[in-house]
Amino acid sequence: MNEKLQQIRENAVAQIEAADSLEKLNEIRITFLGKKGELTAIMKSMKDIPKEGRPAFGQMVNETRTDIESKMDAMKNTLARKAREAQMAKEVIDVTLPAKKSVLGHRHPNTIALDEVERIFVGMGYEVIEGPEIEKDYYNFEALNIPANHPAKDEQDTFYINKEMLLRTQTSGVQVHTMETHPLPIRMIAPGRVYRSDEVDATHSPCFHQIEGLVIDKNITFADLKGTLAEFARELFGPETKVKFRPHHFPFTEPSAEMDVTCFKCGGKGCRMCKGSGWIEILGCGMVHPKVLEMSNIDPDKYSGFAFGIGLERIALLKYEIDDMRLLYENDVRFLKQF
Ligand code: 2NM
Repeated sequence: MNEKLQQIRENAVAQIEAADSLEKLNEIRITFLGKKGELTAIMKSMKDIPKEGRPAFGQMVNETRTDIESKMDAMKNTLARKAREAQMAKEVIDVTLPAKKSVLGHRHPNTIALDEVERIFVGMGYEVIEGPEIEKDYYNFEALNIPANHPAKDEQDTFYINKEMLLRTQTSGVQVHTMETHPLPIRMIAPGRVYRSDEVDATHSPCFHQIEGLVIDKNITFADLKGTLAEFARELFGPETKVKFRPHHFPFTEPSAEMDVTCFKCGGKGCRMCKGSGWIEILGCGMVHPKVLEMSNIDPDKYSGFAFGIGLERIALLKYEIDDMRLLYENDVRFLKQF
């Protein structure tokens, strides 16, 4: 028996020393120490030897087991260290490699133009107020003196969500919310995304941006409108800029006008930019219709106001001389980087 144990021990040690992986080592452990292993088998044969020899035999088996286990533990540590070292060698980082350049983004022309417009109006004491893009029919049309049968409400030009809700076609709803809740006087601009069922081309998109302005106070006249918007044009396009107002029609203002500025490219002589006319149309405006004030519980006999609407993309296209609106939505950095 002693010899048998000695043989198992030597055999196990030889195999442990030859083991080249943790998996292999585990196999060896099962072969010798496992439930059906060689040492366990020997332990089971204990019943075949005389009673008085059993304690000594048991002790020898245990010593052999402990011995194999400690050899195995030592080998396990060695193999684990080697595996870690091999992994580290494989993952070595070459700190001398040139670093990847981080790509910096760029502000969108719309953002640059909006920041500029906001800066000008905030400088004149206006608040910037935003509102929901999904709006009640009442705020988008009804409260702006656009009744149910008005052509501006045409189903084909509007994205309806249901009978009552729609994607706003203008930001004027924000002005209505403000008239309903804001203490007077009001000086505000409402920038934001608006939606119309338009085909995409060089000057149209079903989703674009507006900046609408509203001033309400006692004794506000068309002269306030003209002075304010002329100053806005000079700040945006340069101090030499002149403006002119052409009569127009909007349901929510009376009187209404469109404002042109002298072409900032040719100074008014006529060029490709202004199609030879010397003037460029820039915004729509007017005195807020008394009905609109009344519907938002403002007394038109005590208060008056003016309002205007500017297309943000139009400003960006003009200011940066971009000839196709679609370029604004493609987000090609080679395009964006130019402004
Ligand atoms: C425009 C032109 C003229 C406008 C009117 C209002 C409100 F809510 F006060 F009635 N907000 N914006 C307005 C007036 C908008 O866009 C071309």
